[in-house]
Amino acid sequence: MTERFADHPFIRACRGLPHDRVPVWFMRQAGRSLPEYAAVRGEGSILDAIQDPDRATEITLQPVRRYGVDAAILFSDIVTPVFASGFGIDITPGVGPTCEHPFRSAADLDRLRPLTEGDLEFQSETVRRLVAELDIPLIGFAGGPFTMASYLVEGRPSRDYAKVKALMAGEPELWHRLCERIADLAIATLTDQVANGASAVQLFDSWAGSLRPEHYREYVFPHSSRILDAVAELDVPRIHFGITTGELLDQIAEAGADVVGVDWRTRLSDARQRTGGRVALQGNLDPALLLTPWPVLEAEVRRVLDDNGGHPGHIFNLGHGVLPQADPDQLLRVVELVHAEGTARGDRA
Ligand code: 1CP
Repeated sequence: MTERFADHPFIRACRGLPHDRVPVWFMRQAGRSLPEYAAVRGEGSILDAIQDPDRATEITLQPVRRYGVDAAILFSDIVTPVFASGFGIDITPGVGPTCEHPFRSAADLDRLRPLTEGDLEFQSETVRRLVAELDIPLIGFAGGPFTMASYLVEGRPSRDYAKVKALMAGEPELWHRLCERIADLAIATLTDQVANGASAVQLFDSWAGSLRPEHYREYVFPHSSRILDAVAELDVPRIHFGITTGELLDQIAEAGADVVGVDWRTRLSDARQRTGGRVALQGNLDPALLLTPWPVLEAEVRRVLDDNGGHPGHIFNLGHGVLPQADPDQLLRVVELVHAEGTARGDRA
């Protein structure tokens, strides 16, 4: 790994090391909540903007300029590698990822081919440009097994995950073959991002919290562990995130994360216990509260900081992504408050 940001508060917090102030960034900090995003995004699928290094670079930088956050996150999507492999997936405006021919049988494995040289060149180029421009760490990311499988099998965003769970529990052999392909794509993507200069990675298994712990252990954990183990040798912090994962936090940590993302349903102090204090935590303000008057939001930000209790292994974030209707000025105030008041016990003297 490039040691360029080894002393940056974000990287130190990821490693649980003391530092001067609590770092903060926001999931979905780029995108629909920013008026400057609408100005450059263009019409059509967001995948067009993602494949254009000019636009993807600019969109990644927009929230960095506006908020003074401590990390940038690459403007891409979790479905980008599957799209690049030619599976046949799009992102339908107002809906999300959609597949005309969802994954149904072993024959569909052929459409999930490994990435070859050049498939992700647009993304590698965006990462290189960002790393040249940024003076804060860049986070790369990929989708986790259950979340990726949910889009491939359901063919669109789902509420109940009925089809994907039926395939998982009903056809376990096919399920594991599917997840092996997904894991290969994730490893290739994350490795490429780090090779081009990303300083940390996040595995988004956003919807894994819909599984009970025994199912997570049997069907998801082996694949997430393989991804995170493969990335370990790149020597960058690994963040592992999903929502409604209160009952899975021990396994999410055990899978090989340096940082576990926590949503607002679980207190940071409880999350710390459930993960045995072995990992740093990222979170966990309820994104809906960005829509409340500042005094209410301010108290909630302080509550998150108090709940962390000055532990150095805390990256302030939301419990999930910024909502499109959030006011950017509120996010700016959150960053300023966290920077002014967030203390990390054991400050270097
Ligand atoms: O056209 C648009 O502007 C559509 C909105 C949008 C955006 C801004 C989508 C469609 N993807 C993105 C970019 C994106 N996606 C980023 C970079 C922006 C940033 O964080 O600053 C990232 C990290 C993602 C990752 C992503 N995509 C996740 C994991 C994070 C999470 O929110 O849990 C997931 C689940 C997706 C799928 C997806 N892509 C887009 C939508 C609307 C969705 C969710 C659909 C659903 O409800 O299932």
